[in-house]
Amino acid sequence: MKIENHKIEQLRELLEIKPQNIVIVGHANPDGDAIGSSMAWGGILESKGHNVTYVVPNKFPYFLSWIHGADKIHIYKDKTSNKIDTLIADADLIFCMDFNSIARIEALGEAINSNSSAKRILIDHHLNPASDYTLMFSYPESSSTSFLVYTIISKLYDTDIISTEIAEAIYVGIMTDTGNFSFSNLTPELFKSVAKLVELGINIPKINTLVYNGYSADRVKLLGYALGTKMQLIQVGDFEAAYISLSEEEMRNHNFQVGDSEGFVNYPLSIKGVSLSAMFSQTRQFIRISLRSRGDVDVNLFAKKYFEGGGHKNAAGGKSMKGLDETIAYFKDAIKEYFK
Ligand SMILES: [Mn+2]
Repeated sequence: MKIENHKIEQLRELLEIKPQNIVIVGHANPDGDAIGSSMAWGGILESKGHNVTYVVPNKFPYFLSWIHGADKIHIYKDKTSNKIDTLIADADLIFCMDFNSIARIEALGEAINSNSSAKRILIDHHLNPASDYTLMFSYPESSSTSFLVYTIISKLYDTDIISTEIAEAIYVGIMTDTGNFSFSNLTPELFKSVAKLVELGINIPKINTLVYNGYSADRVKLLGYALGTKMQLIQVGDFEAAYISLSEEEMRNHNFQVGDSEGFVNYPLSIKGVSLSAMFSQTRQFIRISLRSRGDVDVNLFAKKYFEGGGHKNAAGGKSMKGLDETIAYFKDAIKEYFK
């Protein structure tokens, strides 16, 4: 990943005046990379004397709440967030972390568009970013936004200014977005950054346990139910796909908490021959769709074509305003049409 020097210098200029009011925004349904990159970048800006506010559109998973500073994150809720609207209106700079378009964050995006004249800076690794930013760090070849943040810090300052807490936040983003170093874009630079994070004092087994071994028993039972009862396989010629669906009622029956179904979509890909996996989760407003794939199977394009979504080639998401059964029927037809 080559970050152009003129962008780093432009960022340096934007941050020159201190203190500035800075708002850091993560994406909807925040994951380890959204929270990790936000807390790491915000932690650096705070250490440089800026006033930093952290906002995400909705709740983040409980297994990320231990990350240093996560207790300061505001959850933006429709129309009830006057205090956050004021912070947004007062912002000099807004950093958008780990998502490619303000339109993706709905009510929070509308608040930013209508209340704020702040300069916007994108730090992200998703494909097809929007263009309404003063400065864009958009690098789809980066395995995570957190690794991108690490690289920006190393060019803008020096990695020695990274505290152990900030190093932990960066590692959470790297670890979760690479599937514990098993997905694509695993470059030598990435492993060098991890070596540096270890030097800075992170404890990898501890972080692994906090993120992956901190679930409730209900969550593990829900996983068993999703795989044992709800997983379905589809075959179209040589092409094999699998999907899981969970209704609101099924989630309620398992005392569902935000984040509980995180990672479920990856399991069907462990079946030999399956190269696409989908997960359908019912919410009050729509059906949320997560897609994962292997190799050349491009779920970014598939999500864009059929589910108003996108993301990365092997990991994408989308949504459907149809009912759950109707959405699944539509998905099956889409698979037949697209992969025949
Ligand atoms: Mn990410």
